[in-house]
Amino acid sequence: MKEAQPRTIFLKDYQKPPFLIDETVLHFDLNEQGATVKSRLSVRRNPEAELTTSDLTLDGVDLELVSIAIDGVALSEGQYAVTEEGLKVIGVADTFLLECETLIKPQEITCLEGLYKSSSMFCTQCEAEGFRRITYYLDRPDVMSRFTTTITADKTLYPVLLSNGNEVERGDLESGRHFVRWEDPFRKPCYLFALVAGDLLNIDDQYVTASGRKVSLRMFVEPQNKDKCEHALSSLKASMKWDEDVYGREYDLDIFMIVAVDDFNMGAMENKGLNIFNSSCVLAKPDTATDSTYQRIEAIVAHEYFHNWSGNRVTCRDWFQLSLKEGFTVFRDAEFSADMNSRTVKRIEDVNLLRTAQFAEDSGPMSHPVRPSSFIEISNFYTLTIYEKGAEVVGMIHRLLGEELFRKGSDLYFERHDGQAVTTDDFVQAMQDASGKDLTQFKRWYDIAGTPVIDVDYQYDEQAQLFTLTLSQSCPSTEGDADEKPFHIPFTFALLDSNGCNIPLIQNDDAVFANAPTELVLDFVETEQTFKFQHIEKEPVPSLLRGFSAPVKVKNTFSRDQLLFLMMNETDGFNRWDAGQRLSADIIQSIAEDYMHGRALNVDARLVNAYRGLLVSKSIDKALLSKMLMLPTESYLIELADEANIEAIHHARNLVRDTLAEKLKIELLRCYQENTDVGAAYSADFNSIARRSLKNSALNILLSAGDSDALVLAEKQFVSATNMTDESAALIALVNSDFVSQRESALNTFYAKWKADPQVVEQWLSIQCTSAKSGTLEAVKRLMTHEAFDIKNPNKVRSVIGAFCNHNLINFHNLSGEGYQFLADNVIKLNKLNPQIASRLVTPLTRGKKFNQERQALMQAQLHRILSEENLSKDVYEVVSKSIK
Ligand code: B3K
Ligand code: ZN
Repeated sequence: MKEAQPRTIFLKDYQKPPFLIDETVLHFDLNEQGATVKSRLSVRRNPEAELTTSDLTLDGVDLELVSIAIDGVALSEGQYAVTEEGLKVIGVADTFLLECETLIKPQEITCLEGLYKSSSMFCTQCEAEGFRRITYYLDRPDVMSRFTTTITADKTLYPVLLSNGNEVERGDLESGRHFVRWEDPFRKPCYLFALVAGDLLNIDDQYVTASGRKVSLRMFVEPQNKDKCEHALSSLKASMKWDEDVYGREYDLDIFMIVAVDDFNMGAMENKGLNIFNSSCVLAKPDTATDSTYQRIEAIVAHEYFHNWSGNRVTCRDWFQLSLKEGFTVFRDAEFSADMNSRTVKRIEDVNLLRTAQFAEDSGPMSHPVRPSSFIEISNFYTLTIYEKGAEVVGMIHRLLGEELFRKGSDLYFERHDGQAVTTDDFVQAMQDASGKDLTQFKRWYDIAGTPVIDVDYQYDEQAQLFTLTLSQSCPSTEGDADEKPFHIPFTFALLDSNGCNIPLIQNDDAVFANAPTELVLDFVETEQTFKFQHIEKEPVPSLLRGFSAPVKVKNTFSRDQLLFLMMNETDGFNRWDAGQRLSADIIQSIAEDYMHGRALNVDARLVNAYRGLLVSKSIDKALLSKMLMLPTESYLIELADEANIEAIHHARNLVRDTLAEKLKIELLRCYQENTDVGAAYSADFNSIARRSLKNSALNILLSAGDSDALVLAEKQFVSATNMTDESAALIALVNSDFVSQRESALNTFYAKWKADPQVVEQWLSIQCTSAKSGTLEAVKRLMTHEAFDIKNPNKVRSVIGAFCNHNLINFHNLSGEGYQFLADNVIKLNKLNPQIASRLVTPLTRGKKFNQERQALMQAQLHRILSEENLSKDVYEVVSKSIK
């Protein structure tokens, strides 16, 4: 580090803004050498500010100030000062018009923040603090302003000029230039500002709102992508309808625009009326996009659209409140996806991500509460904790209140705070006021980091016909107050009889037996709490934390036989899948232990029989079966371990997979055949997706084990597939098999066919980088010199470096330490180009705690090497310095 250590920002230091900006008038002149930005800000002192100051301090980064004037009079030197972090105007009046002209260089920006160029188009990314790279401003979400934006540019190169709101004027100018003016009638913070200029074509659609207003839907893409818009537009219409039906919220402008750009740091951005998307999260057609891409697009389009109410109309007071909009919006998009597809499968996917990655984050060096209390760089806090755990927290409120009261709460929240910048406390308050349910203790979820652990104890007294459940909770918190006060946990519970039927739950004698519920959301609010259930005639099996009703770890007390029973009989789909995961994990863990001790290795035959039972079952839902057929991932097995031995885990998991292939070959081949549609048109409905997933899992299991019949099927599928799901699944199976020449030839054929399509090339790259075969790191390094790779493009970086380090654990963690060194080399390179991407990439090096001393030391050495770099960005500095021991 050259400079002093970067500053930490604290929530407790929040103060209201000393000035407000009522009107923001912007004028952009876009040129090939750079862009001129003129701003006219109507500024006034904030009557509510705690702090009165005579000077106006504005944020600004990498701006060249050309001129500055107040109320039409140019300021002289001494009336203002340009600093590293912005601009100070000395001694200002209570109300005034500030005019600034600045020069920026979008062509030189590689961090992809502010106004930058992605191939031939100009685009913006302002959240969280990117607007300060465009012009001097009060770049904070509690300053909301009305924006008017005029863009001028060469008409041939940039026929399309877009910004937020409604187009109000356009015209031609001299020298082949033109202009378009946009007005956004809604006040907004500057992080929601957007601008796009390029040679794009638009695919149009229309939506009629519940009240009969016509809204134009317009998607802008580069010409070669015009046939990849249909799915995003239909997802958008479904989202608009869903938000009307479920929340009573209509869209509020006459036009909603979506733009696809290739160079983007994350998935998409909810700018008011002008959402900007990473191409890989919005463009799809059956022959180039897989089922999971289809589903990702549906979810992200919905997420960004839903932000219009949860984020834009009601926004965050400060960035510590980020989960106010992100947690709530992820909850909303998850409910939407559950309604559009299989609810059980959606829950399984979300919990899998939470338990694997968010739990790891929550016990790692960057652990933070859903509402953090400090940060160095806010970009580091767009995390799984803010998003996914934040969504779980909202989900728990939903569970505690029930559908109707939750809706009352959200109505009250929108009614109270429309047009305001508020806090997570305001959100909970609205929920509490509307429902009458005391949420004081519940608020702890926002302030304490760490994953609570629940111990479950239960007894059955046959004579008294009484079932007693005792729950106790603790939380290994790393931030927040360390007192051991309990959380308010909604614990969804049922009892199953020996046929797998739900038993009525009677908690006190007065209850009428016939009306007794068969599932309860228990309010678990004490450190230790006992619940009693009466009139239980035979010993039941408890069904715990149904649907994963809270983001906690439940200590597993079930025997393998009980898990087998639950795997076959659970009435809660999520718990049924989870029983299978727990059983497989338990068996893999024992084999891993035996492997480490050089003992003979055996796969418990009960697991093979259970899988056989599932495969031949006529009644099981295919969507659920497709998930049950997937063994727990290596990442999840590492997360479950105290100290993970990656070689043992990898070996044990492969042994289980190969045993299933050998013992269940007939059933797997039948499953493959029965779920293969020949000649059917592609459909992304969840049943079709489940069938493809089933068939491709069966193929993968068989081919990984070296089955030669599966080789024939995979090669046939590879050449005859009519959609990318099947084509890439065949390629994945071949790449992960030992059939070397077939694998190489398939990779070459695939690239030759798809090299002009960046989204498909991303898949081609990541399929190779995630191959568990030895020597993959060399292949990854070679790919980084391939024409298909570009270190400045975040999608390519994620497909190669990210894929290898996060999803190729056996190779990344190789004891030579080469994987760690490779990652550090690239973090150092990217630190200069794109700090946000660099800082995200470093995560696997911060997970040392799960591994032995030797690996920890190797990881630490690389972290030290990164930290000793000169000019380390705040982003990388924060993550690495917090991870050094
Ligand atoms: N709000 C944006 C994320 C912005 C990330 C800034 N580093 C996308 C979303 O969550 O909808
Ligand atoms: Zn979001």
